[in-house]
Amino acid sequence: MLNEIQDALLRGKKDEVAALVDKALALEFPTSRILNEGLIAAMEKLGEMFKNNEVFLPEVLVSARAMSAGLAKLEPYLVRDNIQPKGSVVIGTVKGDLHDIGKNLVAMLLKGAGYKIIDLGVDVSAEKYVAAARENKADVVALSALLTTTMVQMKKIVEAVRSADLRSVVVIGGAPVTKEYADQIGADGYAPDAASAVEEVTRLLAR
Ligand code: B1M
Repeated sequence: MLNEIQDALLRGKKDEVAALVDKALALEFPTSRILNEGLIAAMEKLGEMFKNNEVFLPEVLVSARAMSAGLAKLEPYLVRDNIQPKGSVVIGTVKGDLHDIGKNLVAMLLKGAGYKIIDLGVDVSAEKYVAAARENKADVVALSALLTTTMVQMKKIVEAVRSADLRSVVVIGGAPVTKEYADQIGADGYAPDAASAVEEVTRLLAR
């Protein structure tokens, strides 16, 4: 079943992925296995194939849409409703970067853990993060970057949040980002994956 999800995602079959995720849920596969061993495992394979020039941008884009269709099916199982927000999180993918699947997953899990999410989307400038954090009195500003060329934006955003004198903590993540980089640019927190991002936000807000 999980292999079938991977296979459909790699072929970019959006409806097939959605139907297979539904089927796996009906068969009571744990949500975490559908996510990690089905959808995310396929995206990792796709990344390797992209790097080796075995697939090209259009195919990656089509598979990314199929991934989003699968995630949308999982969302109700990842998100618990009707809970008092534990805090508010302004989240986005940094300027110049259009990758949003990981960011959406982080937002989904934070929402599921009871945080209010203000999602600014992709290609978000430092000014936009600061304005949204101020307007929403955000407890957390969460930054995602998938490119080595765009992760440098994170330093600018941390500086902008500090100089705007906001009380928000800044948490960063994304494939090329490391704990060392987070420390180097003075971010308050770092997480390697979406589940750890929830733990990191909870840890920082408990301080
Ligand atoms: Co792009 N891309 N892409 N791409 N793409 C990568 C990132 C790349 C590694 C592929 C490769 O070469 N192997 C490579 C980056 C190389 C580098 O800089 N190191 C790359 C490139 C080069 C590019 C372009 C430049 C290609 C080109 O135009 N020549 C271009 C850039 C466009 C731009 O952004 N300006 C580009 C475009 C695209 C598409 C638009 C086609 C598409 C994105 C569609 C979309 O997001 N809506 C795409 C995709 C899909 C990928 C890969 C294949 C998959 C990314 C993904 O969604 N993974 C990717 C290869 C790879 O990552 N293996 C690749 C699944 C997702 C769940 O994981 O986003 O890592 P990820 O999120 C994880 C963690 O990183 C973490 O949690 C998530 C899950 O647990 N995380 C956080 C993420 N944000 C976090 C924030 C946190 C904490 C954790 O705290 C706030």
